[in-house]
Amino acid sequence: GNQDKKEDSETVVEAESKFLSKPLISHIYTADPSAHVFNGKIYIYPSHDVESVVEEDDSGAHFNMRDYHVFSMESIDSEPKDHGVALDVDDVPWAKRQMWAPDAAEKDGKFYLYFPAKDHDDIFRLGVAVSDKPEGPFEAQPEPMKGSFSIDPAVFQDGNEYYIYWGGIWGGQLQKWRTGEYLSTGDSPYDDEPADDEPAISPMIAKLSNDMLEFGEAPKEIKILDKDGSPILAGDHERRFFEAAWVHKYNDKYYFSYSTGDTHNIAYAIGESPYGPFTYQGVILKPVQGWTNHHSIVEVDGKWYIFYHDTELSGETHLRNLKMTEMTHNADGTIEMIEPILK
Ligand code: FUB
Repeated sequence: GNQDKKEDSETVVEAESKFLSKPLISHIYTADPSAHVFNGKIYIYPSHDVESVVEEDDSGAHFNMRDYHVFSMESIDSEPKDHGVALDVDDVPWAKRQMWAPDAAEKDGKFYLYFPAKDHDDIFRLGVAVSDKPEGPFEAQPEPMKGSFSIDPAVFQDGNEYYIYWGGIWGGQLQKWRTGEYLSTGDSPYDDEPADDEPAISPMIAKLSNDMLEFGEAPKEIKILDKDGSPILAGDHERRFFEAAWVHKYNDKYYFSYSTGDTHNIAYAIGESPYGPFTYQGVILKPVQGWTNHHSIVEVDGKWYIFYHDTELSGETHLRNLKMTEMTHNADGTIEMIEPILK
């Protein structure tokens, strides 16, 4: 009777106060948000999570997304507006499945959507799609970017130059490209990793071509170093790169941030050039609810924000919802650590 009701409402209040911020979007599941200011508005380019009949496995097959929606916000505290389907896997000739974390860039009034998907051989590639509007719809190039592989593209504009960062290990297949070719010695996503005492797999960078559609140079590896200058090792799961690269610039320094995957942090490292090397600093965002942690960092009206996701609405690791909170650079250039689950 009444006793039960009281307990129910207490549980609800407790659940609501456990998280630092509230879901931004609740009518569809969204994840991996890449936020930008274009034409004076905030645009968000997330993954669109869907219920899937594919069983959960370590390669992330249950993240079986098939399209993208773009969202806009008039200001940082306004409701995101859903602009509908911006790109569907059926309209990407080379892509078969798993439309994972995207990003977008603007150049000369055109908008470019960068996205990973598995091709018809089940190898992850990076694609580009083009629109005259930030919200799309986007028209995909018929082929993936030449020489592209793995997942999680992030494009960073530095003056007139645009750089694409990417890569993700395990299900993201980056460890299978260590020879420069796709080489899979087994079916497990853990195969082909370096030994624990070898340097960790590096995320990748390339300058984009002038037309924004291809790599403009041979891809290079990015070094993430310890404070003593030695590379972070593959066995150092608390600090090594896993996926979800993002770059922002603050006080003329380049901040490379990323997910540590199976230890679930968003970590960051600072460098003097877009190419790095980057020196490991610490954690920006502690683990969220759900396995994956994936963010973006954007400046809006002189303040910095981190967009991220958790699974507050569904409780399911592959059905995520976007969130956002303010982020602070300390006077010494470090970033104040955020605890997304309140104690
Ligand atoms: O959303 C699918 C994948 O999960 C992303 O590409 C990764 O970064 C992880 O969030």
